[in-house]
Amino acid sequence: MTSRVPSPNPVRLLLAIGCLAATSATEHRHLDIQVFDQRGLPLRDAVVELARPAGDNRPLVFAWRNAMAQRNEAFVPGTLIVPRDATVAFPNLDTVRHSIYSFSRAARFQIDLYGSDQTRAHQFAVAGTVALGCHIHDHMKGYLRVTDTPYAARSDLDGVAQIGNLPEGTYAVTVWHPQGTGRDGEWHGSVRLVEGRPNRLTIGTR
Ligand SMILES: [Cu+2]
Repeated sequence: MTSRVPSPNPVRLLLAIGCLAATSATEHRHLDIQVFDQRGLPLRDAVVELARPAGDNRPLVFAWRNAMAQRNEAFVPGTLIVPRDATVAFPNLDTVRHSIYSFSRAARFQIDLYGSDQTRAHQFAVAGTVALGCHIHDHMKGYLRVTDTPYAARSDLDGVAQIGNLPEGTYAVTVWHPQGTGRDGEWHGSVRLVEGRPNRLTIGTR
């Protein structure tokens, strides 16, 4: 049982391309960032975070539930973005029992075995990556990305992460993936958002 399972398929980030679009002249700008791996293929389940600008007071909430289910002996969704200090629910939707553990720096905790249609919860006070496992099923891997910024999104099947309601400005960008080869699975860069212009950001290529 280890806290970090060596990956057979390390992912090196080739580049991320961002495109800013405005649906009105004054607000609701959104940024689509497409993430590719070293083979040039779209990278799904990457988490893109734009650091909150100084003075920005947008509430730290997301459109999805703070819930990581266990279903068919898998964590669902496998990667979940949650606000810092969120209490995350872990419903067991299987007929078998599961436990949960993490040895990650951002959260070391353990939840004992619990059964079908039961749920447990845990609060996450430290931003960072939390790798989840189950004592019974070694193949079960799940990831929480605990974040301080409301400008965060997970990439879809096309490698696209959509971040909405963005003020114009320059942002520090972090892209994280469970198999990322950067330090802590992260790559870092910055992007300057100028309305009406596609923005290309090239992030570390380790
Ligand atoms: Cu299990």
